[in-house]
Amino acid sequence: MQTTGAELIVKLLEDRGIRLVAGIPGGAVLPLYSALAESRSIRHILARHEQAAGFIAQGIARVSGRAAVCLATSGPGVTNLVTAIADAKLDSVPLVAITGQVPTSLIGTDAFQEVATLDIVRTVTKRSHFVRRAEELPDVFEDAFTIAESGRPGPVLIDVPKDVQTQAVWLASKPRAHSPTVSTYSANAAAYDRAADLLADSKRPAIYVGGGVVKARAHHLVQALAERMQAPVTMTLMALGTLPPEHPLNIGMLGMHGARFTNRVLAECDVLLAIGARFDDRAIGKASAFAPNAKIIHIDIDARELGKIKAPTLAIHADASSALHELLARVRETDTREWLARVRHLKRRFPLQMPRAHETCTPYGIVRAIAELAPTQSIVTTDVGQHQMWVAQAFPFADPQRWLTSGGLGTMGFGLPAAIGAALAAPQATILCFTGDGSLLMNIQELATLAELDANIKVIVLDNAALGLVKQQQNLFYARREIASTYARSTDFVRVASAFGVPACDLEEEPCARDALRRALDARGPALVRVPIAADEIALPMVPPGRANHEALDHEHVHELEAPQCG
Ligand SMILES: Cc1ncc(C[n+]2csc(CCOP(=O)(O)OP(=O)(O)O)c2C)c(N)n1
Repeated sequence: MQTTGAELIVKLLEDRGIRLVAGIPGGAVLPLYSALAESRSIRHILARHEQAAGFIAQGIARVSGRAAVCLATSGPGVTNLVTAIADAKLDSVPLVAITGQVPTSLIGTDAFQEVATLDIVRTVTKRSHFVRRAEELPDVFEDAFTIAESGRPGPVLIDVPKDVQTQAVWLASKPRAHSPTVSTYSANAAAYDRAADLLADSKRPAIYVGGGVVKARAHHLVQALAERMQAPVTMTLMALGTLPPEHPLNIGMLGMHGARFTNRVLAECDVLLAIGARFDDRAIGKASAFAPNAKIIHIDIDARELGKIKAPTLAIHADASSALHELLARVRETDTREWLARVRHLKRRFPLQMPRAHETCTPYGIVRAIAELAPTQSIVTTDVGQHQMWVAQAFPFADPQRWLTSGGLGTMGFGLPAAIGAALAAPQATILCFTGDGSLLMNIQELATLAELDANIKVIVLDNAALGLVKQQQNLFYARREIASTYARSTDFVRVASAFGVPACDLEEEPCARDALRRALDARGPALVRVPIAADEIALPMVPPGRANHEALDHEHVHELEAPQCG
């Protein structure tokens, strides 16, 4: 059967089971959009900015665990999309971005809306393809989805010139069989035996898990191993929820904003089992001072991560799920009672402090109140800043699959469009999007998409009329020289939301904040809640950038800094 390149792309997506694509049309992708109009199974989500289309696709992918698709036109469409692609690369999210390109005859001529897409995205994609002829499309799409989903997931871009979209092509009548996604790894039994021996010899073991465990959907295996080993478990920002919040072996998030006891436990452990974690600087602080006395067993699906930051005693190249199965088959129960007593002592001595958590309009209070009032199966997204850290510290995450945050790139503007993607992937769920006033303004136009979709998303704006995390650093580390971190004029988010068609309320105006929250959560559909947050609230503990994790500043240190100096 004869078809066009554009029709073939749509067919290839349909055959893959893609039901949602997010994007914005433009000249260089109009043939593709025209073919999309004929599709009976693919629904197109019209974002208001290509970056948001990328984050909507990320939300779909993060919740479903499968590659999701976004579309953009050439030139500005592509450049707007780049941030969402880079974000997917750093957080290992499977994404397939399809971009239009100027016709092949114009390439390299500075044609209207021409940019060198592949050159721009090379370092932020797992792979990028330029399609020269429509016949290449089946192989290119097969490769793109396989690469995006296999091994360590990530973004792939397919750049399709306009004339390739209109090119006539013969379509093979039989649909192609998709090769299964396979993970290759080279770990052998001897490596696992050695790991089990190292763990058996340990008196003070600790487990450090990252996003790789979440991608492998292996959090239950981590819990089983931790219980067998009787070892405390710390999680990166990406892996929160791996252990239930009340689990006695859960020692919470490590790193820059982790509890001080968590970082101290890691400083004292003698064997550190790192699984699907990449020793990111926000997690480990100064590398030389991280787990200084520990033998490190590092398990990762991406061989390039092994030894990249810290030299391990034993490196195992494997995906988290198979590695955990292998370890569970070998690791014996050990007596760590003395060590766990020490962990409890450190927790009492250096606890996570959550001041005024019983008051609703405080950083911890609002997170706790919403966690109490929202359905337990809610999906949580955040933006980037202080609010992100307050949520990470205070929300009782029960499942890492329901926690979406921009960890690696730390992109303000992620929260709202990612929530829209999550709502599309899980239409029955309540989605809680915790955001800051600065971050929300970065993709606020997506309130229009939200209103249009009538999705069950509750946008909770922690409004301190500032770029809080920046202001905090200026105060703590830059001699209180506040510049460009406070808004001289605050935004009326309630009116803005209403104008977009999203019902909104301001907790500052409500006689009972909890009642207002209950109403917003109970009414199905979108809502925005503005929460006034005092401008001087700070996210603590905080490890000064470049310093060791045990040097974290906490409330008592900051009060000392603020106390008037005598003499
Ligand atoms: C796109 C982007 N630009 C700049 C930054 C640097 N940055 C990190 S946190 C932050 C402030 C965030 O402010 P807001 O969203 O209001 O959250 P708050 O810290 O006040 O809770 C800034 C500017 C960033 N992370 N992302």
